[in-house]
Amino acid sequence: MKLHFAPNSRAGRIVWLLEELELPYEINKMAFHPSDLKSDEHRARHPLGRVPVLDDGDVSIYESGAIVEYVLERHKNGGLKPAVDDPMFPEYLQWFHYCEGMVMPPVNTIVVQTVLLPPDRRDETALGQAQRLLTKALAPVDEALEGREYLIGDFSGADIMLGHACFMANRLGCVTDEMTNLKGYVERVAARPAFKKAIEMQ
Ligand SMILES: N[C@@H](CCC(=O)N[C@@H](CS)C(=O)NCC(=O)O)C(=O)O
Repeated sequence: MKLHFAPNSRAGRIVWLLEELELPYEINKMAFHPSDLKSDEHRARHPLGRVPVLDDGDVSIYESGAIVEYVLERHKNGGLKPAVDDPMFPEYLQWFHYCEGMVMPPVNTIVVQTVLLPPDRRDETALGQAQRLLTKALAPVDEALEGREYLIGDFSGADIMLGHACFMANRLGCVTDEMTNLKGYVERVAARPAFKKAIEMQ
């Protein structure tokens, strides 16, 4: 497998997954810059010039969640996905998809409004709305983590998705001190050796 990667991006989720599963992979490291991501070469892999993209033989697939599912189903489950009849399966699906559906949209806006846009084009109102929305979206995650180490109890693919998003939200200062379960969760995620490897990869 070959992972098309840029630092400080969702491509870290796939490094994290492949490291957790101890699967062999190659990395195509690109800069998080239009010169690499919007090149004709990368647009041929992803029409919007985004990461992650995974190549596996004749298969080329994008969307981090789809890639996680693809690897778990086609390569190795490693106990990271509960069976369909497992009582935790519905929650696994819920948190897996809550990541891109509910948490990442405000994270994206915050990154755009604080990092990507030049200061004279930033919009304080849009930033404030996104920060409030993110804090609201994280509250049910904090609640679900009461008495649990990971989202469905045991570590799973849902953590690869939403755990990564929570780590990013914490970095952006949107995990409040009152969200004690979530704070502890982010610390547990960040302490995993496979996660460290993914985050430190530049
Ligand atoms: N929903 C997609 C989002 C992909 C995405 O937006 N990736 C960002 C990095 S986290 C990107 O490549 N941004 C570059 C750009 O927008 O130019 C996924 O989960 O893979």
